[in-house]
Amino acid sequence: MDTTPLDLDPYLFEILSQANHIVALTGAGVSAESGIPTFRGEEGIWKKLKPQELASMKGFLKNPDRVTEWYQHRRDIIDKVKPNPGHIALAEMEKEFRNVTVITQNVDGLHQQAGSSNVIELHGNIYRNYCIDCGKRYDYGQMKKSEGVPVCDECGGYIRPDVVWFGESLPMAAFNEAERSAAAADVMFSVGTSAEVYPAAGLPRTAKAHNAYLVEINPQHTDISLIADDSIRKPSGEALPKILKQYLEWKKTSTD
Ligand code: BJW
Repeated sequence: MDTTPLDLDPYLFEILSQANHIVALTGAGVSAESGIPTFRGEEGIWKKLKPQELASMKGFLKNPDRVTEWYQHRRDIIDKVKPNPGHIALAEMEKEFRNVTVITQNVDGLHQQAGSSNVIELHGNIYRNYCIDCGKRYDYGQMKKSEGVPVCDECGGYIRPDVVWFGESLPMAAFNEAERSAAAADVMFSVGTSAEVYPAAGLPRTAKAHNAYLVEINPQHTDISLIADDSIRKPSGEALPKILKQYLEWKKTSTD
């Protein structure tokens, strides 16, 4: 790995040292280095597969077996991977800063596995499932045993993953909490998200409107780049540990 320090504005360290609330909005890019494909871009899932067929209620009702198989395939990938240094650095920030909130669009649970204790899941979690007719909840073990779309043992309805598909509302309590956190952030890191999907993509703007210092971490330009105070064009598995390390070094020299 490249060990060259990042060229960071010392003002970021000053704000971090006084911050009450640090928020990270994360997307698929933060899990890319763990081996989970992103959605958009050259290597993204949506290059080969159609979101309206796999990530919408209409697509599920049209071909429930195919959607079930696709989610099972993704669970199989996630089962085999581990949090990467980016997830771990965000979890370690909790030791250094008062309030750290991770708002994630990811459904993979890797932030929690890395040790982050305050994670808001905006788009659900791939390991939870529920019946589309009666709402009965099912755990992962029960889902694994099924071939094709599983049906509810109470009412016979199809069981689907507890994730947010296009055209569906985000879980209201989670989104309200995310908006409150974004508004309270002194520093927001926007990490590994194309910021194309709303309403999550609006959260960095909420943070900026409330005077947060906004740092984007993404190898590619996004709409967030236009409003960010700093854009770090590095993979998050490299950038986040370096930010934490460089901050701790700065803190040590500034208190010596
Ligand atoms: C790295 C890296 C590394 C790579 N390190 N970085 C017009 C305006 C506003 C809204 C809309 C609109 N038209 C339609 C809408 C609504 C729609 C929407 O936003 N559509 C846009 C596409 C235009 N939104 C919705 O429908 C949402 N609901 C909603 O709005 O409710 C109200 C409503 C009700 C009724 C009708 C209409 C609206 C719901 C959105 C649900 C999104 N669901 C998915 C699937 C979740 C389940 C699953 O995982 O299967 O969520 S789609 C997919 O996109 C997934 C992600 O969470 C989401 C965001 O993607 P993300 O995380 O940003 O990933 P990528 O792949 O896009 O980007 C990865 C980035 O990482 C890239 O930039 C890379 O460069 C970078 N990267 N390696 C750092 N190592």
